[in-house]
Amino acid sequence: MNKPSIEVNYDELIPNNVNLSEDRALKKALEAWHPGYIDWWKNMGPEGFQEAQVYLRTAVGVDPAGWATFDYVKMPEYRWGILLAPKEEGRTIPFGKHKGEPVWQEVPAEYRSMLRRLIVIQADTEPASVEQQRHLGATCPSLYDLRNLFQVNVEEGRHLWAMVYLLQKYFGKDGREEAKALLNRRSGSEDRPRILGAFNEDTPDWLSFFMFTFFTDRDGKMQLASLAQSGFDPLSRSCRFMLMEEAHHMFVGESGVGRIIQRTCEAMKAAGISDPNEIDAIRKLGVIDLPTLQKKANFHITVSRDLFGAEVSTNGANAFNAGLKGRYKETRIEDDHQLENDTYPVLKLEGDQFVIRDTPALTAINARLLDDYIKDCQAGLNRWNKIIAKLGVTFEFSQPHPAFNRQVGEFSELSVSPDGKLMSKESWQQQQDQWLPSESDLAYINSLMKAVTEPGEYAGWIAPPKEGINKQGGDFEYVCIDPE
Ligand code: BYC
Ligand code: FE
Ligand code: FE
Repeated sequence: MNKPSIEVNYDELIPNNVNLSEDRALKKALEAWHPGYIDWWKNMGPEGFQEAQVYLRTAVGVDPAGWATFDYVKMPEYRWGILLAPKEEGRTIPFGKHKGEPVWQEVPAEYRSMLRRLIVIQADTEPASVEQQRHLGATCPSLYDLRNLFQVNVEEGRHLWAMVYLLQKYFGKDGREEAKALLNRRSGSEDRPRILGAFNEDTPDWLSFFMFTFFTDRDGKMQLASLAQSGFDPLSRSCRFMLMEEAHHMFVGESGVGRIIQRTCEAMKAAGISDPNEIDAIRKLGVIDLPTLQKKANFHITVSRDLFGAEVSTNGANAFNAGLKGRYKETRIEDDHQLENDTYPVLKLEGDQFVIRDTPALTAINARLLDDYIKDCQAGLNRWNKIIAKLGVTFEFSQPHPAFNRQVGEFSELSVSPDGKLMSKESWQQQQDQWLPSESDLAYINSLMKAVTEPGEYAGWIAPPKEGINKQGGDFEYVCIDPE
């Protein structure tokens, strides 16, 4: 039997497991925000598919054993809800100078603005990603992929709800203003852009979408995991539930790129091409050559690394000290969780050499999370490399040097090649087409982006999935585009 607190009330306009009906002021604020959200979704959500019936999962509980149901839904009618992971009785603040004190159920006055800023930044990324991906439906490689795109999109919408709930419940008038502003900023806009760099980039094609969900949603995972440690318990509980949804987003990215790799290697084999660098011959097969995949990965890896902020950061130190944002897997780390006297090795440039320098651990919180992220990415790259090896092609994806192509932090002023050579800006610019997608690479990828919308059919540049969603087959009609 589920405890009532983990069941979701779907009788109300806004499904929730936070007893919304008992908090009249909050309910009013959220219901006032709702129409603006729906307008935003209709204008900035998936273009051209607002009437389509999409086979989506909806969270119906927060119990891992049965938290989701699947059914056809028109996206504007999706039941975006407010779901928090169950309260852990007796939870104490796991780190920082308040370590061991009971977690906060209300916002500590002294940390109010720092906490609001963290929540607003997290919130801002969610609608931004939906805006970035809104044109992709027109070129979907299959109905299966189209459905996965929309699943990711509605869940990012739900993540916005999760953060707006916190803003409106705990931050009064400021919170309501921030909630409004979240619907007014626009990805890529000149005068009211989204807050973080990566969320103002284009997502021009499906390869970008898969790379984004692999690399940028993975930043989401790392950041949410750090916020899930928070001493502000409502934030911790929100993020813990969001992480369950995040797993699917990264699956979409990893399996999407994996299927592209598979298709490319199979096509090379069938054509008797063993050298992955025979780019023209491989492109004639209508598939994406592995070196171009590496360049796309380089782009998404580097803009995602920038999302960690400066490696050495007093913001990071302050948020940790205050008990607001911890480290990845904080409770499993064996140290004093206060770090007043600890150091952490950080990569720096000294003269013309990269060296590792012990740095006060508190100021190196961002550096540590970035290192954890790089490790987590590598595990995924290794799985991609296994697909390549299994199909008998000699090629390995790798991650560029931490200083390559950075706009934020320790290395933002430098010109460094993917293998870590420091060079002049001119020389870097001359060679960048070898490392990052060139105009002609993008034009080639773009030439492949043609919609495939017959159930069970897949574009020629991507292999079908091994299995469908919710035990449905690869030929299931995941999206009914023109329902009568
Ligand atoms: N672009 O000390 P610094 C996700 C600003 S993704 C532009 O270096 P700090 C998702 C910074 O705001 C997860 N500006 O860094 C994924 C600050 O400005 P102010 C999102 C940047 O503060 C896919 C100044 O530079 N969640 O969920 O320690 C799809 C100096 O800051 C950038 C979070 O990020 C940048 N890249 O760390 C959908 C968690 N980087 O205030 C969703 C919440 C830094 O001086 N955010 N700046 O004007 C945080 O924890 C931190 O704010 C950051 C930055 C890690 C982002
Ligand atoms: Fe999200
Ligand atoms: Fe996500």
